[in-house]
Amino acid sequence: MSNSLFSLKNKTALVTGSSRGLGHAIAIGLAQAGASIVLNGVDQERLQAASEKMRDEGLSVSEACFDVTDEASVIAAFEAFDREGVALDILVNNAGIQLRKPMVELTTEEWQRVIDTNLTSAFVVGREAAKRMIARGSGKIINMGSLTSELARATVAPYTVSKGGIKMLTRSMTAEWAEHGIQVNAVGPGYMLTDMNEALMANAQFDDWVRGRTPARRWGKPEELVGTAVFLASTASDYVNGQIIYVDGGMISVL
Ligand code: GCO
Repeated sequence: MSNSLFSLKNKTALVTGSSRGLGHAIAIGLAQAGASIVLNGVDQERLQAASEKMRDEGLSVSEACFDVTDEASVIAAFEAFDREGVALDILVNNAGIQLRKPMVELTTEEWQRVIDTNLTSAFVVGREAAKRMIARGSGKIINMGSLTSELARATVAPYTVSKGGIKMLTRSMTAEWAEHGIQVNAVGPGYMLTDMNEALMANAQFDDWVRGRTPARRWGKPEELVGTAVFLASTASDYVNGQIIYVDGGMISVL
């Protein structure tokens, strides 16, 4: 099979929350497949360091420092893209936070912060990207789900609800935007070795549980999401829409 199906040459991709973690791994993977990456984060210094490292590796990258939870800054960022002639072919709605606490101790502000960052931001950034993709008649949107899009565990309710919402937002976006040549899908990571999960990895009991509960008997590596992201960002997935692909070592498929 020609690998041009998976080539992202001459494509531009915005990856939100991509100065570290899964977003950064995906940004590198899309860049290695040929895409020009717009790296995003709220911390200018961290963003600059991440993009300089990618440039040192010969990858095509620019930076867009804005807060995906601040609608005005999202709109301003897209207006800047318009002015600079940056046409986004691919959007990866990756930005997200985790907050682990029993619901009876959770404040409404804490709940709302997780929902705003993980779910509402995907709608706002997705809407701004889709307006431009519809005008061009093409585009790829990849939302970051989670195995918690399907399964719940105690103490991560707002995260779980936001990721369940991501699954249905992906389908809602498909319902309205597929006819405009836009493919919208999601990736559902399992337990990955990222800074978000550092506290879990350091907990021997939780580490044992993940290894026992995952059919692959191990945590996932961030770079193991890249193949699915490149597939969903490329021509290879032009007739794939509304799907969530789990990269979880089999965890949601086996009791
Ligand atoms: C947790 C973890 C999960 C991870 C996992 C699934 O506290 O259970 O943070 O929510 O995100 O990798 O995506």
